[in-house]
Amino acid sequence: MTTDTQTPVQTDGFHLLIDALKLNGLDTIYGLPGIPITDLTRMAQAEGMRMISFRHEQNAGNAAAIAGFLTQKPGICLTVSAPGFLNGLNALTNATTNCFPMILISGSSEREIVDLQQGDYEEMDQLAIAKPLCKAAFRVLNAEDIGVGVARAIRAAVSGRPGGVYLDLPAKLFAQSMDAAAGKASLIKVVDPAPRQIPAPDAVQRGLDLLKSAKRPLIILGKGAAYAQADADIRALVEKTGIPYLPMSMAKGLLPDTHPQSAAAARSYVLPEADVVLIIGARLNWLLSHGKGKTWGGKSHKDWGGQKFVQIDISPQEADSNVRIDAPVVGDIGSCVAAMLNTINAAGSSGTPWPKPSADWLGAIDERKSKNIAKMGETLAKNPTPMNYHSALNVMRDIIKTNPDAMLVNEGANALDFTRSIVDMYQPRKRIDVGTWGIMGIGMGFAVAAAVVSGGPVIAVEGDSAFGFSGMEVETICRYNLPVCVVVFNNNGVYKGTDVNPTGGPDVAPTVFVKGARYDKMMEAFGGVGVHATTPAELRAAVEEAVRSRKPTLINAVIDETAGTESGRITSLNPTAAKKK
Ligand code: ADP
Ligand code: TZD
Repeated sequence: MTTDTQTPVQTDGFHLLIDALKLNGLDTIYGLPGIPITDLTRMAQAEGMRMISFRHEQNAGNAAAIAGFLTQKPGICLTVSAPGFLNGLNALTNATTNCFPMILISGSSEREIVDLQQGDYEEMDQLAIAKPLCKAAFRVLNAEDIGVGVARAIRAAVSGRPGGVYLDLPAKLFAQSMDAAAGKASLIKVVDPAPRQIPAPDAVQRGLDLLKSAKRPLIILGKGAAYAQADADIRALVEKTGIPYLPMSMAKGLLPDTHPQSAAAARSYVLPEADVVLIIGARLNWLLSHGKGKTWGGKSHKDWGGQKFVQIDISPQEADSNVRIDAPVVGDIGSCVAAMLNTINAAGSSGTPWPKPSADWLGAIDERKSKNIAKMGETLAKNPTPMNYHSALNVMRDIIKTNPDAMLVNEGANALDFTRSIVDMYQPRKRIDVGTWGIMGIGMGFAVAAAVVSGGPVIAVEGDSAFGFSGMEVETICRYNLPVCVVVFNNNGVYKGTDVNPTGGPDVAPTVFVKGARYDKMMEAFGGVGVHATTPAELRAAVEEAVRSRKPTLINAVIDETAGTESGRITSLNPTAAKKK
């Protein structure tokens, strides 16, 4: 706001944007300065917003996306035009794919020049490019429309199925001035940005009737269930019905992984054997083998396994996307789960308690679980030299057990799959990872946002390849002095480090990195703590110290370069492997 004796009090586009965000409780920006938004970043900080500057926009975008997942408020990412915008776009698209709410705000060049393709500085028709890749995209040309633009972006990001929104702000807009009082009046504090969506009672009843008819029922919890923050009711529904459940990766900890009803250690038994499956906030996409095929007991990889599905989802279009959904329950998870619980409780108090699953079904699951857990225990107890994934993850498992409120970031192939199955989670929304795309590069962006949002310790378990995608952000972690401990599982390459160039030529194989690299030195370069760990004891001491001291730390954990498998658990998706099938 500027004061001048001649003119009335004025405001401008910069301040209207900052005020619009603040008015809606959006107090943190993840971004990277440059023309035309450098002053915006300075002013945002001056106006009391938290401005977290990154080294690459993709990482800022990933930070915004996961902040959105953790808080149910759209995470804000701010970039410069064309190249900065494109760097952020990867994260925006990934956020949309994962149903994370975020808003990518990019400065853009002058419309008159861009539209005539006259070659402006960083010229690009950003709005057109963003549109097919996100949930909604808007451009604001006049300062008095900033309030509406921000309000529409917030609603689009968080209402219904959450997702990414693009907001295009041409350079000229920022400097436009207008009367401050009129400017203030033009801003909108969004009322009820993510309205509850109450399910129809008959849909709830149909779902419960089907579930009740099951002989071998199963519940699958997805990251939509984690996002919904209906933790107590979800737990109550699982416990009240006594139905075994499987958590998807980012739903781990919604109920503690040690919960007696968790069927995670018997996954390959329960999926084909279940007859009715209640899905809460998960899609039947590739991560669930599209609800069919051998995973589900089908004869071939395209066959239906015979299961019936009840699916709770906020998107009315999700049902039947892969297999028939016999009982879709459309609404927000909080409302749907509460409605189911109420119906069950009402029936219970009028003398028809919920029929618990049969002892046969629960016993068969427990038997598989005990066997698999015992087998895993043996593997974890081994202490090979060099470390393998199991001996290193045995340490990480203990650390999370004693620090259940720590956030765990996880990416890689083997480093991802083994961590997911070995490290138990105890609290909701503590595990964040590569999500629906299996994308590499979320690591340091997620770690920064997890630290900023939670204020608590963050541990990132990273494959050495995965870490490389966002590794430069260790400087950001040091600059903001964040309590982040990065553990790089260093096996000298992508999946493993043992491939050789068949020609005998001087280039190494495409999957191989510099042998014996010292990633710990990267953290030291910026004043953080670097540790080179070659044994579980060294790894344990280093992570414990990092969690205690809260100092930025990177541990280079040396893993046997022969230990991994191609693509981890998803070897079969490689075309050569698929051809052999
Ligand atoms: P996962 O990867 O864990 O299997 P997905 O990302 O595939 O989970 O699925 C999440 C689902 O949750 C999406 O279909 C999305 O529409 C749904 N969802 C997200 N938030 C809510 C909510 N608040 N209420 C209901 N459904 C939701
Ligand atoms: N690029 C992007 C953006 N996402 C990807 N998923 C890939 C490439 C392909 N890819 C994987 O799917 S996992 C992976 C790549 C490159 C890295 C695996 O190696 P790592 O982990 O060192 O991170 P492990 O423990 O050695 O398997």
